[in-house]
Amino acid sequence: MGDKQVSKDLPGNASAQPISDLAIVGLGYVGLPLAVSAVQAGLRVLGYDIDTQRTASLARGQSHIRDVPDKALQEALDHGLQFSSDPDLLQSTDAIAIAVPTPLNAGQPDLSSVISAGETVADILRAGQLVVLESTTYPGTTEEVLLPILETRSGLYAGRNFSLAYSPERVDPANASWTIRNTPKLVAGLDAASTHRARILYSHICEEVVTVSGIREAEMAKLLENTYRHVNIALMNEMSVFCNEMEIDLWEAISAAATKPFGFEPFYPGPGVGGHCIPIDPSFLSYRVRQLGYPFRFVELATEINDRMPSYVVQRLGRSLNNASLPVRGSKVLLVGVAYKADVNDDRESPAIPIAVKLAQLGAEIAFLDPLVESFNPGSGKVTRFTDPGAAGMWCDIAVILAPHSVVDLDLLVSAAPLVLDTRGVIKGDSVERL
Ligand code: SAJ
Repeated sequence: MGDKQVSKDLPGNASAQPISDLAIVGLGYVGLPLAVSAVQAGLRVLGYDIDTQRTASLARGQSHIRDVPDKALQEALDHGLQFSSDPDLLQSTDAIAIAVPTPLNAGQPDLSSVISAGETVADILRAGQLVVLESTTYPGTTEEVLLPILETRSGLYAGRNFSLAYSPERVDPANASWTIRNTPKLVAGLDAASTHRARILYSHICEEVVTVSGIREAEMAKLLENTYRHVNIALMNEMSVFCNEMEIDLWEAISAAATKPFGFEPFYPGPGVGGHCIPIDPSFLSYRVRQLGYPFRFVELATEINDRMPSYVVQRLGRSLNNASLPVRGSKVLLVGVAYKADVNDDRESPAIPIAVKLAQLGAEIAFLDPLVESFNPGSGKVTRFTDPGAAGMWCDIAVILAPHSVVDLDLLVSAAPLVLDTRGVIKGDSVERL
């Protein structure tokens, strides 16, 4: 606390200081891929996490992130990637990137991980280092929350003794086309030198680095990206309900509209919006707007619509079973894919969870088929897991496709299942109904 060390001003040519090593605080679906990408770019990298089991297993070459296979992790280890839960080691690098979760807690932004990471960094911070926040958060967090922690606890001054910047992550899980390397990276520094040093850092790792004039504009850009998705997905979800009643094939309408080469980007209805970004990040923005005394109506309406989709899916399942003279109670319902989206192994915020809970409340017997998710417990106890689509199809009275992983043979499933509700518009067939 206080002046631990003589507050040395950054050298006049601070912005020209080379950056040859990077520490990353937080080794989740953002931090770990960033660490591997930074090693591949030739930086010396230290991966830090408070979870000692996580850093230990990573050091043994065991990855918990599907987008970082063990082979890629081992290659990075062979090229010097280090993992540790010892915060003192953070002092050894030119730059420190903070990539920790920013969840909601009872609908409110939870910055506790950012705050504790900031305190950890502040306690080791030394003159000359660059600190970058990557976590998605509301505009103002870097300058109003992180900066005071760093300055107060270190006795150093941002812009004078150390550099501070914001650079939002843009990791799209399971997207093999767009990677950390080829996705343009936004950077915004507290001052010109911080911006330039952040550019130097990310120019090692990313093919394109885009300077944003202010930190809050960069924080807002990230929220805009995800709010745009959130609202457009909700639009498709709301349209799916009335298109079904109007007996209009919305999927066909979307693919027709998508032939327009400008001014339209297709989004699709689904069983609900999962993951740790889209359902959450827009609420960070609406939280900030509410501080002005009025709601961010688009986001609040979109959240209401997206949150309603699991119930709608259960209603549609009931209707399909009813048409086959089967009550929901006692019927066998197979959940095909319990992850929050295809080709990821993450069931956080997955719509499969509320769907399973509601089906159990109605007395249905549920099981799941998901080769990427080892076990699934929506709160009403562990659910039986099938691995073979044929056997699963023969077991159930109806199958509902929620996350169509590319490794799952849906043709085999559809040939075996008496009824199928496809919430993703991925397959057709006489026994298949679409959302
Ligand atoms: N979904 C739909 N309909 C759509 C698109 C998505 O129902 O048309 C659903 C998905 O099934 C999923 C949820 O929405 O349940 C979110 O999917 P997503 O791909 O939009 O979001 P994430 O959380 O996997 O990753 C996104 C990234 N995705 C894309 O840009 C395609 C990226 O925006 C961010 O870097 C990332 O969130 C993040 O970390 O913010």
